[in-house]
Amino acid sequence: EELHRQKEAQNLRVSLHQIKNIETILNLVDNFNRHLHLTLMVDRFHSSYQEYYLALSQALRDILAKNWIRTQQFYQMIGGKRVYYLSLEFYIGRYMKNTLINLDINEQMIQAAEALNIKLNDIEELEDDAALGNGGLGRLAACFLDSMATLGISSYGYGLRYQFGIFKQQIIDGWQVEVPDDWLRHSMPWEIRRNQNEIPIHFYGKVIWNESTKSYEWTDYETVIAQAYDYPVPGYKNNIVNTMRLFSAKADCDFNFKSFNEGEYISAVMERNKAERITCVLYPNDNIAEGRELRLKQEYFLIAASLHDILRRFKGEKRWQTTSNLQVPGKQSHTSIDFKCMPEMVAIQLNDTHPSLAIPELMRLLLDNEHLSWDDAWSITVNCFAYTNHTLMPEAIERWPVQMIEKLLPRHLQIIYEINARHLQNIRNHFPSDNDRIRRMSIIEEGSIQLVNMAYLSIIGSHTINGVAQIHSKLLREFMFKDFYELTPLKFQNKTNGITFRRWLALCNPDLFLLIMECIGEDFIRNDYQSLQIFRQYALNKNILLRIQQIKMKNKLRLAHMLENEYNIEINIQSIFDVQIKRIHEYKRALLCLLHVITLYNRLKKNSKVVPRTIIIGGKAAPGYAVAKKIIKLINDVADVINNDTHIGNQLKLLFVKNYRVTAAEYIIPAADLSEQISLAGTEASGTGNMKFMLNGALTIGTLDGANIEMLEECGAENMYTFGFTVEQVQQRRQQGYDPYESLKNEELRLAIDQIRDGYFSPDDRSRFHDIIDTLLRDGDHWMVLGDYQAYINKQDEVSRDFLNSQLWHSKCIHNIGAAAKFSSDRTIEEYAKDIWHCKLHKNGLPNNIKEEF
Ligand code: T68
Repeated sequence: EELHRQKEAQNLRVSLHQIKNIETILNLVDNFNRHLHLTLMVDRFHSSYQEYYLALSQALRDILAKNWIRTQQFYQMIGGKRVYYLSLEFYIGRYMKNTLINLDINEQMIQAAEALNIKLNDIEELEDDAALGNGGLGRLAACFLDSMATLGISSYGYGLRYQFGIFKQQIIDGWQVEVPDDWLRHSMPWEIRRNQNEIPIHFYGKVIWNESTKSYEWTDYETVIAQAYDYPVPGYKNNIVNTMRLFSAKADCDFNFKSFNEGEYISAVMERNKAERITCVLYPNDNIAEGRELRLKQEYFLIAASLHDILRRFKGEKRWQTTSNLQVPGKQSHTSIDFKCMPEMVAIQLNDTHPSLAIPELMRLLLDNEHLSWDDAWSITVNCFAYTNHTLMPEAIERWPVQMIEKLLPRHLQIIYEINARHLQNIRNHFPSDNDRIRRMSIIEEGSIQLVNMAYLSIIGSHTINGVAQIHSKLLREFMFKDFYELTPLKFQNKTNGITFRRWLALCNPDLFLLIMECIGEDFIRNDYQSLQIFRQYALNKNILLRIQQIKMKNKLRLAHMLENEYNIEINIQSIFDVQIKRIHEYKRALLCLLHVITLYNRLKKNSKVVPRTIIIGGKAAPGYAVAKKIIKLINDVADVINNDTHIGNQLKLLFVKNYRVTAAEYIIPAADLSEQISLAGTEASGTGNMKFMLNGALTIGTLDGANIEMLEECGAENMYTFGFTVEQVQQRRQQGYDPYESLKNEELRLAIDQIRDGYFSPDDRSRFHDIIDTLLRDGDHWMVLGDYQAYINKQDEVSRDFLNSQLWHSKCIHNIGAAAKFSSDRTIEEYAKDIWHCKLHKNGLPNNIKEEF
């Protein structure tokens, strides 16, 4: 009887589950057909896969719509603090699969596609990445949006809707060739244009004093319109849908009307293009500051539009509306708006200094438009803003010429001068007659041309500044911003980066995700990242070890197939998949990885035994960064020699994967055995790729740099391969006079260097790589590639030995997966919320009792 009862109960559960599924499936099928017919106006049997993609996305969007509206109503209703994440980059990647996963309807969609006789995979492959970012900084912003939605933070991402994202990388004859990324060519189903949201943005002109209002006035400006586009950001299984708002530049309607009057109608209309160029293209540099005026325009355009929106929303908050809640426009009575409450209602996070003009802009709005006193305006401003620094590279610090700001934003320059004057007075009070300190700390740097240091402006104009890993925050305090730390130590914090487990596990590695859930439940993916730690208990479990191994092998096989098709190369899936994927920048030292590959090659040539490896390197070089582009060519030339050497066979392969991007990462990372995180200590602020590999069960070979140090703390030295100079040793070596030639005593290294220099890998142009050799020898090897070579090779030999012991290797993998708990971006965002934003979380998601008003 009991058995029968249990069976009944089970049936009931199953059927209820199925009914729910069926509803969603039917819904999806219906909506798909409806959109195909009514939105796209095509016949089911004569439509392309591109049209299927659009119809399916629209069907998905319909499911999001209700909760998107309800979420915004909820935030308005509770009237709490809102968080604004301002960033010139949001590196989102694809939308469709992420939406399916976060809405928990992936299974239903697969079935709906089956019912429609469509291969969902093929459709997903049609989607372009939304690639509005360069690398880590932009991807971090995207992970943060996911976590903010999942934790139920009333928050918005504000950015630019570039017509062209990061360029597509082709490799022609081994060289990088950049191709524009026309991601909006097909219609974009995930965005919605907000027509009522057109914001005028001003540039150029002059400042006059208005005697009657007793305030400064900016006049004779040119106007460009910011047009808002909204993108949904669904939380994970919590019904919340937040907004990412991207602005696009449009010409003003009465743009250049003077020319109209002079009969220059055609050319006046054509001039409109100029205004629209502002959001045409993402600048493709990472960790290098761009100095062009158009970039400054982009930065101002973003923050002016964002602040306009933020203030409009602040002024519309419930707290200013009196009890009679009449919805008659113009009739509603208001209590007067108290701007001093702004910091209770608004937190603005600056993603690096790129949006830091927001500081003088908010001052301008409060002073000139709202007529607040300087002291009140300043206190509000400082208490609203917080600034995240992402780099220690001096060349990445933004410094704008005073003259350029004066011409483009004359009122802002006045305000920056005034901020600086008061700031310098403050230092004088703290450190009387320390003139050198005063000179060092000035926002305005004197020299052949005067420059505005945007990092200093950001520190002064914010209540908090944070680095992105412990070591990075420490180096900011002790070196880059030492003077500022001594002035305001309490402003300085650390927020170690994180990644969203939804995209970087559930989406990209479903088999591993299922296995972990089977072992420890699903809490870790949503509201309890810490519980992932529990997975470490399975490190000695034979069955789980085997399954981890099988999953990795399956992922390797899938990647191998893709690579074999694309590159016409044979891949040994038993070999170590040894991966370095990240932007190409000298400090990240792809060359060190390459020197190891050449060393293995030479050993094989000498008939020494090596453990088989497939080395995969991928990444874009900034189009203007000649050395980085040459490094790509070198990798490809070395690959040509090794891969075509019959003596080597399947013992060693080197592959440069072209066009590395978010979507490529989703395929490569789950298949990696070894993750290369080998920047010179003290150069990589944090790194986030390192965390993605760890979560997917790859082991790390890495320096004591950025977040690697914290990864080591989490997983223990026996589970990670660390090597190389520490930050202190780098500093010591620099002081004592580091000599790269000393390292050439190592014969294997000398041989590899000779081969590169003498054209062994470039017989068609034997001097091709002399400039690279010069950076390593004649110019002093700034990134100490040669200095770290021996330690690196030793560690790699240890890796090879360990890989042969499968049980040992995979138990280390399990330790790594469990130890990745700390690197959930949910942890990072909870820390921002608690220590910087002081805002509420709604971890239980959207309550059910929100009224719907349509
Ligand atoms: C990266 N920075 C850091 N910058 O290099 C990386 N720069 O260590 C860190 O993990 C990551 O930020 C997230 O904190 C960048 O990616 C840029 O892309 C960039 C873009 C424009 C100008 C300067």
